[in-house]
Order: sequence, then structure tokens, then C-alpha cells
Amino acid sequence: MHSNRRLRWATIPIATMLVVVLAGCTQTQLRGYLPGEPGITSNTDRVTGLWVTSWIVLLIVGIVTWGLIIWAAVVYRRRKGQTGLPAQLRYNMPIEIFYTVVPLLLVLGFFAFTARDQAAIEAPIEDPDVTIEVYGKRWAWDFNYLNEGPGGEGVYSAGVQATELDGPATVDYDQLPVLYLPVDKSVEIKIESRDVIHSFFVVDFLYKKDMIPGKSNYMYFTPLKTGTYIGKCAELCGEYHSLMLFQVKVVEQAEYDAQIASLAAAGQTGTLGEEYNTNSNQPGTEAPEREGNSE
Ligand SMILES: [Cu+2]
Repeated sequence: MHSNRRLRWATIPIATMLVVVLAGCTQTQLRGYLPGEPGITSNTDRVTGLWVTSWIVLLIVGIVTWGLIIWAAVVYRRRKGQTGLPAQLRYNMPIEIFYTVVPLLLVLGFFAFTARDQAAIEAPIEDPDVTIEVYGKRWAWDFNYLNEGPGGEGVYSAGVQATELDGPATVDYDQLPVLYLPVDKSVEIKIESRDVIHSFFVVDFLYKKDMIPGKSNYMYFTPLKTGTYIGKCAELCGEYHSLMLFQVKVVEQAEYDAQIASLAAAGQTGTLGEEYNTNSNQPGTEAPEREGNSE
């Protein structure tokens, strides 16, 4: 009865504070300072939801913890004339249970929601509209548009690493490798590497995945907004890692088809595969015999 009434009184200042705080929020703040904007791909709102909700829960934990620390320091401060240690508190069962059960619930909650969202994001798209194989290589990207082109044998575009221009951290965006995607169409990205471990990261898509030599990884999504998005390698892969950039252009189907047609017209049919591996001296890749080694 008493605690109920107290709880009801507590909701008024908390609700008022929330309204005041949220009313002053920009879109960026409401999205927890994540890059991009809502609804760029079929996965971004899910990622944003998990991120923002986690922060709200953690801030509440923080406020309770900071509040208790300050409260204890103020209420139980040493007063004039006090000597020795204050009364020591231990084996207080309600407190012990509180700080065992609450963290356990928090960890289980974070795990459950993360597992739920991860399962949804990683779920393969059956029969995707487009399948694109991306090769990471030191220090650029090759894009193979599988099953496209006149004979369905695929078309490709080969990228080069970014060119630095004068001035700090400026590159020539016009010559970056470009990955074209049709808007509102389901996409499967097959992620490959030719040399070392890279990571395929489109910043505004809020998702990245490692590119591991000899292992295929997959990414599934539907781009929902046309636009140009920056992509980068997110795994330190060598000297020019920072110049391993690309662009993603999400375009209407007609523009996508025109791009595929222009690649085919330029003779870029087929795919650029494993055979362009620059690691020719790795185990299993026909290392030359050293002279005088044979008996
Ligand atoms: Cu890389």
C-alpha cells in the first residue's frame, strides 16, 4: 500500500524528466549517435533498436548506482566527534540477493535480445534478387555480379586503392571502387578474401563482416533507400588499410541494369576469383624449391 503510493509519486518526476529530455533530442541523439538515418536497409532499425535500448537500460543502472554511491557517502559521512569505524554491514541477505539477481537478469536480457536480433539479421534470404561476390584484396575490392550479363556468367568490376589528395585525410572519391545495388531488392553478399583477413563494412548499413581467405561468409539485407554510402575495410590488413575504401550506390532497378549492361559492354564478363591471389609464396600455393635443397 505504502510502497505503491510512493511508486506512483516517483513516476511523475521520472515521466516529466523523460519528456523534457526526449523533446530536446535530435534525430542523431535518439539513434544513439549511430551513423546514417532510419531505414537504410532491412536490418538497420533492428540494430539501432538494440543499441539504443541497451544504452537506456545501462543509463538507468548507472543512475541507480551513482545515486546509491552519493547517497551512502552523504548519509553515512563522518560527523563531528565520531571516532573509529562505523557499524559494519555484511551478510545482509536482501542486499546480497539484489546485487546477484539484478546483474544476472541484465546479462540474460542482453544475451536474449542480442541472440534474437543476430538470428534475424543472419537468417539467409531464400532466392535473393541479386547475389554479389565481394573479394577483399590488399588494398581494394573486386565485385562479381553473379548470374548477370548476357550469358548469365556474371559481370565484374575491379577496384584500386584510394588515391590521397593534398590536405589531411582527403581522397579522390571519384575513383573509388563502386558497388551497385538495386533498391528494395533482396541482396546476398558472398564475402571472400584473396590474401589476408579484411572486413567488409558499409558504415551506414551498421554491419560488417570478416573476409577470411579460404572461407565464404555471407551477408543478407534489402537496401531500402537510394543513395551513395561509404564503405571501408574494418580489419587492419597492412600498409594501405586506411585507403581500402569503396562506395555503395543504391539505385533504381533501371539504373542498376544499365550499370550491369555497361560492365558487360566493356567486356568485363565472368568473375575475378581466387586465381588473382597475390600470396604466391604461401603453403600450398607452389612455393619455389630452394636451390641445393634436393639430395
Ligand atoms: Cu583490408
